[in-house]
Amino acid sequence: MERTYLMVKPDGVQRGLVGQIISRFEQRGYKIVGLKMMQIARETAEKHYGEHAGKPFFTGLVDFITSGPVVAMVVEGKDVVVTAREMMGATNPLKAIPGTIRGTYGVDVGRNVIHGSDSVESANREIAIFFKPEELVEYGRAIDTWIY
Ligand code: ABT
Ligand code: MG
Repeated sequence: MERTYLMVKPDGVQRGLVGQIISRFEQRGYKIVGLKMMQIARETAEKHYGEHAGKPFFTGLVDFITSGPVVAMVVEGKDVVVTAREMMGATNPLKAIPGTIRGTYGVDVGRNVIHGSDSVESANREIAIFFKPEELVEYGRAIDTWIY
């Protein structure tokens, strides 16, 4: 089964949106296999956002993601990488369709509430940055036979 890395950003935590955001993925049928709150070290943030190093918004982006606690999770399910991105909505909340997470909660590109891996390769890379293998749990759910 495919896995993705999702993270409620500091703005989402401060605004009390953690539960509602996690609920969306649970209700869709996805399985949480890793979950923790943490304060990201600057070095880790720079690694996570490595693809944006040197861009004008990079320093502000790292400042923001390290500015407060985040809630990190690994979520598992069929085609979860693409589907989670659809559920999140566009990067720029002004382009995010109403009903998506960003289209429901955000109005600014630099405060867009949630992160989700943009490909299976990114997911594997990001999961390895934020979770140790022993922090991920394998378990079955009776409900899975009603989802798949
Ligand atoms: P992330 O989940 O944060 O990676 O967002 P997403 O993949 O949807 O968008 P990308 B392109 O990866 O942007 C990363 C963060 O950089 C911010 N950003 C991006 C700007 O502030 N200005 C810009 O011009 C662009 C392209 C938005 C993203 N996150 N935040 N917060
Ligand atoms: Mg991205």
